[in-house]
Amino acid sequence: MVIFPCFLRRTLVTKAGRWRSRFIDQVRIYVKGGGGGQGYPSHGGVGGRGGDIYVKASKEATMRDFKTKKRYSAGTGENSRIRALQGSKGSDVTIKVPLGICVTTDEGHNLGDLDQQGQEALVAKGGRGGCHSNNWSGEKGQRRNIKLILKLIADVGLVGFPNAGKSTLLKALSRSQPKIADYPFTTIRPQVGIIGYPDQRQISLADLPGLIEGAHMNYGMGHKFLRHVERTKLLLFMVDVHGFQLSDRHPFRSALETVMLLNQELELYKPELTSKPAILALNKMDMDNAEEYMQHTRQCIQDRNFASIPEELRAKSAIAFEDIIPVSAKEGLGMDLLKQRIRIVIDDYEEKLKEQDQKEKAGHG
Ligand SMILES: Nc1nc2c(ncn2[C@@H]2O[C@H](COP(=O)(O)OP(=O)(O)OP(=O)(O)O)[C@@H](O)[C@H]2O)c(=O)[nH]1
Ligand SMILES: [Mg+2]
Repeated sequence: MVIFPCFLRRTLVTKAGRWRSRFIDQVRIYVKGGGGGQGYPSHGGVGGRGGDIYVKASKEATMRDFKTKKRYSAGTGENSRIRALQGSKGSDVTIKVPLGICVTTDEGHNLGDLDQQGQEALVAKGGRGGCHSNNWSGEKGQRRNIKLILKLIADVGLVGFPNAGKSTLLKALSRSQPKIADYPFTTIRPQVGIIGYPDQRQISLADLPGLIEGAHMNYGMGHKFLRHVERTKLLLFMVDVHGFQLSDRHPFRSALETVMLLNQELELYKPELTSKPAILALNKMDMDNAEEYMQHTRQCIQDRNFASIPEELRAKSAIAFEDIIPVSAKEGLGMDLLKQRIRIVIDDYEEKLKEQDQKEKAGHG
C-alpha cells in the first residue's frame, strides 16, 4: 500500500531536494496597457487614452484560470477625428484573481495586496493620447510582466515537521477531510478548515505541508509554503512529543529540538514571524512514555532552558509561547482546551489590532 505513494512522491522531488506539487500558488503574466489614439494636429484634436489593466479580487476566480491565458492587453485609445476631436478612451481590462493575491512586478515591487472581494490594483496604465506635447502621436501603454502570488488568508497557521499530526488535528477540529498517513509529506498543498464554536464564531485554520530543516533555503517542500503563515494571526506549532526523524539518513530530533528548529526556520525566513502569537501543541499523548517526554519538553521551554540543544540548532530569539498544550489529535484528547485557547489568543490579537487602528485614526484626526 505504501509503495505506490512513495514512488509517486519521489517523482515530485527534484535533485535539489525540492518538492514540486501541482498546486499553483504563483503565476507570471504579461500585461500591456492600450496605446493612446492619434491626435488631429490641424484641428487641435486629442487622441483617446489607452485602456488600463486592473487586477481585481473575486471569489469566483481560481489560479487555474491562468494556466492557458497569460497575456492581457487593454484597448487602444480612439484617434481624434473631425467629428469627435476628443478621441474616446480605450477599453480597460480587469483580470479577476482569487482572494489573497499579492501582486508584484518581476523585480518584487509590491503593486497591491488583494485580500477582500472587489479590491483592485492598477497594473498597467494606458498610454496618453496624441496631443500638442507629444507631437500628436499616441503614446505606448505600460507593458510588463507581473507576478500573482497567492498567500492563504487564515486566522491560524499550523507549523510542524512532517508526520507530526497536523492534518489529523485539522480533521479533529474542523469538518475538513485532509489526507492523513504515516509517512512524511502527506500534505502537499495547503488546506483551510473552519473551527466552529457554539456561539457561531468561526476561526479558520490552515494545514500546511510539513517543514524540515533548511526549509528557509527551500529544502523539502520549501519556503513557498512558509509565506502562507505570514498573514495568519496565530501560529500553532504541532510537534510529536516523541521527537522526529525524517529517515535513517537524517538525525533524530527530540521534541525540544524540533520546536527550536521550527523556530529557527521561521526566523531565518522572516525574523518578524517569531514575534507573532504562538501556541505549542505537543501531540501523540496517547502513546507510551508521552507524559514523561511532555513534562521535560514543557519544563525546558517554560524555563527557557535550551542548554541541551546543540548551538547550531538554536534560534536567536526563542518564541514565547502563549500556551503549551498536550494533545492527542488522533484520540481527541485536549481538543476542547486547544480550541478555547486558540479563540482567546485570536480575540486578544484582534482586540489589539482594533485599538491600534483607533489610535492611528485618532492620530490622523
Ligand atoms: N498515536 C497517535 N498517532 C497520531 C496522532 N496524530 C496523528 N497521528 C498519526 O501520525 C501520522 C501522521 O499524521 P498526519 O496528520 O498525516 O501528519 P502531518 O503532520 O499532517 O504530516 P505531513 O502532512 O506529512 O506533514 C498518521 O499515521 C496519524 O494517524 C496522535 O495523536 N496519536
Ligand atoms: Mg499533513
